[in-house]
Amino acid sequence: MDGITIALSKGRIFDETLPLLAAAGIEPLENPESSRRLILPTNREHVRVLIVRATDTPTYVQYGAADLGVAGKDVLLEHGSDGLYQPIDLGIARCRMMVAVPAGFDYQSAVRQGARLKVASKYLNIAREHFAAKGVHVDLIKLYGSMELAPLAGLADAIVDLVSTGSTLKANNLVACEHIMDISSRLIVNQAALKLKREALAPILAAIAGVVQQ
Ligand code: PRT
Ligand code: MG
Repeated sequence: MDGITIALSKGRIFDETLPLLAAAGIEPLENPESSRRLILPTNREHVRVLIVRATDTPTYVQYGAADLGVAGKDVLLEHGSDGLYQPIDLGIARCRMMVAVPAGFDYQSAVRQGARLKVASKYLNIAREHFAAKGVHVDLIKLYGSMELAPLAGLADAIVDLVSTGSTLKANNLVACEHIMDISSRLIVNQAALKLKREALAPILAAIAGVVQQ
């Protein structure tokens, strides 16, 4: 039998994927929080887990270095989904893509007046499409993390970022002013592997689909 390689990022995606893999009879033998190994063996001799950065998961699966992976809709929209089959919305790692501004900044009135806004984000494709669809003029500034800092430091008027509990915004005196989309993570599968390794992959996909509440 061909081996199966699964790409996961550590943290919430790894943690929330564990019960889904368990339903398919797959249990990693090490915990990525305590192990420094990037390739984790599992209880199944022919199944292994690669620990990758969340934004790199689609790349590993697209090129076939991993057969399967789990990635946020945010990551997939930014990366594009060439060569990726996305059979299941797993409904895990849920959050919302939002526009946020400093408390006291009147976003709606700035938009009504046709102001040109400086918007900082890691999610330039999502932000560009959102503001274009609304006819809002923006200058987008690419950041790689800690977007919340940008308005506080005077780099931008607004940010586009993921919000889950809202406590990060609150701690930095920012407020969410527009909902862009709900985000959850999807199973992604290499399209060639789906054909070539169908016998090994089909039962795993079926078991995961069986425990996911759509
Ligand atoms: O953290 P790292 O730089 O390694 O990479 P990453 O942020 O891309 O990965 P990770 O593991 O943090 O996130 C993986 C996926 O989880 C993302 O692609 C999202 O689809 C999903 N997810 C769900 C989130 C959140 N919730 C979330 N709250 N990703 C990030 N956040 C961040 C957000 O960017 C903000 O900085 O958490 C902060 C806000 O959280 P609250 O709870 O304070 O609102
Ligand atoms: Mg993170």
